[in-house]
Amino acid sequence: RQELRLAAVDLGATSGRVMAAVVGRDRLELTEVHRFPNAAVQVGDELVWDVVGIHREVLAGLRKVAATGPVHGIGIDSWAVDYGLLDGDGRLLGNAVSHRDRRTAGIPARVYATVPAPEIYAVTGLQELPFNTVFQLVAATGSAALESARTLLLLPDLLGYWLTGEVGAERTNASTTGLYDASTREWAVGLVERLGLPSTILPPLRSPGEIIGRVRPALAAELDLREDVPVIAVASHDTASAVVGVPAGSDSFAYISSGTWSLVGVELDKPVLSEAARRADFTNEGGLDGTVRFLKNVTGLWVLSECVRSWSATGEYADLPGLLDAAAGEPALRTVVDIDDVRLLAPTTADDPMPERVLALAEEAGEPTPASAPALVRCILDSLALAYRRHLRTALELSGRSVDVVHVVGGGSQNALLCQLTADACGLPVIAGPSEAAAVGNALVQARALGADLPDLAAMRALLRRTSDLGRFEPRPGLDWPAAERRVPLT
Ligand code: LFR
Repeated sequence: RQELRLAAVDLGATSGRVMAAVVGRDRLELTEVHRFPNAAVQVGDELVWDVVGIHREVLAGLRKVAATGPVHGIGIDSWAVDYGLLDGDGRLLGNAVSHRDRRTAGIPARVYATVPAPEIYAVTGLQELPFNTVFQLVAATGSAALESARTLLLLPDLLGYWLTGEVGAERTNASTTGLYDASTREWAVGLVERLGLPSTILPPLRSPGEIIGRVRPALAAELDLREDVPVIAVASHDTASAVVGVPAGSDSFAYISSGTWSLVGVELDKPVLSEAARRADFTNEGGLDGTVRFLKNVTGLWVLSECVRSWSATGEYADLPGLLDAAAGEPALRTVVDIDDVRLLAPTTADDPMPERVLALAEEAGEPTPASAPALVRCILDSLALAYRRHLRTALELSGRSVDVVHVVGGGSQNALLCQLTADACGLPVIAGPSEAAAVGNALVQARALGADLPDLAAMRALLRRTSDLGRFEPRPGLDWPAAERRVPLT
């Protein structure tokens, strides 16, 4: 085929989108046909995802793609870690719980009493995030849902199952669970069983590029799709797709996948499972074609978006571009905090608003109190850039790599102030874009699976470079980042 027309579904914690992609020899075009807000919902004592609502929006998006012409493939990626459980009839057992639910507080320590942290890291190579699937499952032990579950499906696999009727677990996303062996790239059955978790609920693994199945005929008819449209396993962890969508021209690059979370790291051939990597709490997640995403999770633009949500609820500020302009005029590095503090993890509420939590961290650290919303925004962005600086340095030290550029992809690549601060803090040029890197990576992997001449990551990235418009930020001297770094008390 000359050109492939694909539907790339990319689901984020704050919004989901369905893109119509066209991939040809010198063509890579993505058009957003459907976007919808997403948020976890508090239901009783649980913070859950409206997965059925997400499914409905995915269908609405697919229908819109179908309305623009033929569809040769469909791929779905989403945030990681979260899952739905199916019963023996293949029906969903309850709602999928959000990783920001508080049920995992204190769970890692309990797990380490059974299997010591170094032993776990040697197998999974994962950063200790309290919400890793393994900790969520331990928190759910004894619950009626887990007791009766037959199958665990990560969210993109659940949505793929609803489209096709086929179950499985795509490897890049499985690699974020804490139930997966980073070296063998299989489920870590021994570890799972030592933790008293049911390994039988883990479905067969599949790699990006495999065909999951065809859209169910009745559904295809409803969506105006051809009957045999394949649903393709892409790098279904959004960050893995975003790293495919990094327009790097050589191997010496670092990336920051910047959305709700910021993922700061490098691409490697093999995991780094050293004690030093464990102590630095770095993660080894799976990438396309067996690559390793050696990276650190940084809280990301979450803190900013939750502040804006809090301010708009009280009518203070709702205009993000205006706030960013004002923040650019604020003095640099006046107030810095540890943006990775766990107290910033939970959603903002009227009782516990996000802006207050940031102010409390500043006060605790003896930093000047930001006196206005723009000053607080500046504090968040300076603190993020400082975190990028520190984690990038650690990534390079631990992996023995050196880089000459930092690629910022994802929604955050459109935040010029943050990109400039990142270049300044890291002392390296920043190349910004594409902002829809995850959808781009999703489409490229589908295209290859359907026969496009894109043999490897280098070929995919070359096509991406030929077809994208990228921003560039040079590091500016003059600010004392090392001194600012010393001011941040790390948790
Ligand atoms: C980014 C992301 C991160 C993951 C976090 C929670 O969207 O997928 O990579 O750690 O969300 O799933």
